[in-house]
Amino acid sequence: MRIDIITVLPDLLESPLNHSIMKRAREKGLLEVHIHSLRDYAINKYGQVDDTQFGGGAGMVIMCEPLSKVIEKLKSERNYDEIIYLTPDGETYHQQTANRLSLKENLMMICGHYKGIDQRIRDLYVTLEISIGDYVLSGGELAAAILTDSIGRLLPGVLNDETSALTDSHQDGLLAPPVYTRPAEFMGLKVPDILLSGHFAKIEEWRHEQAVERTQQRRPDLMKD
Ligand code: 6GU
Repeated sequence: MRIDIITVLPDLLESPLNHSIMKRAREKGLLEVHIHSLRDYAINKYGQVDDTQFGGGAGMVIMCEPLSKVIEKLKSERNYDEIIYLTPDGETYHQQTANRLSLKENLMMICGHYKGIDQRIRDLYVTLEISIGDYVLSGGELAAAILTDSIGRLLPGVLNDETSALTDSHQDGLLAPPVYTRPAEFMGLKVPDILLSGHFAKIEEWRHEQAVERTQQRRPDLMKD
C-alpha cells in the first residue's frame, strides 16, 4: 500500500511513522508513506498557502491553489482509492474503517490547519472525511498518523504473528481481555490460575468471558449489536 500525506508540517509526521511496527512495515516495503510539504506548492515566494476567510472571522483558511496543484500532480501519477480529508466535522473513525481502508492500494490524506481548507477542495477532490473523535486538534497531522498506523498494521506480513491483529480490542467488537507476564506474583497480586494451567481451550474460554465482562462494564454501547 502507498499513502501520500499532504501537510504544512511534514516534520510532525516523520517521527510517529518511523518507529516500531510502522518502521518495519516501511522497511519491508509493505507500506510506502510519502509526505508532501504544502509549502512547496505555495502561491508566492513567501511560502503563502493560507489566507483570511471571506465573510470575515478569525482564523486562516488553506487556499485552493496550493492544494489543487499538489493533488493534481499526485493524481496524474496514480489512481487513488480514497482522497481523505482529516477534519473534526468528518465521520468518526472506527476499526471497521481501518479494516476497509487496509484493502486499498493508494490513499491520499490531506491535513487541515487553522480554520481548515477551502470548501471547494472538499467538493472537488475529497472522497472521504474522517474525524478521530469528538475533540479538536490543532491540525490533521496526528490524525493522519493515527490512520496510517491503524491501517498499516493490518497489512499482511506487517505483524509478526499474523493472528495478533485479530485479537486486538475492537477487532471482534469486544475489548481485549487482561494480559499478564512474569513474575507470577507481584506485590501480592497473583496471575489468574487458569493462565498457568496449560489448558488452552479453557484459557480461550476465560479470555472470552473477560472480554465480554470488560466490554459490558466499560463500553456497554459496544454490546448493543
Ligand atoms: Cl481529523 N482533525 C482535527 N484538526 N481535529 C480533530 C480531528 C481531525 N479529529 C478529531 N479532532
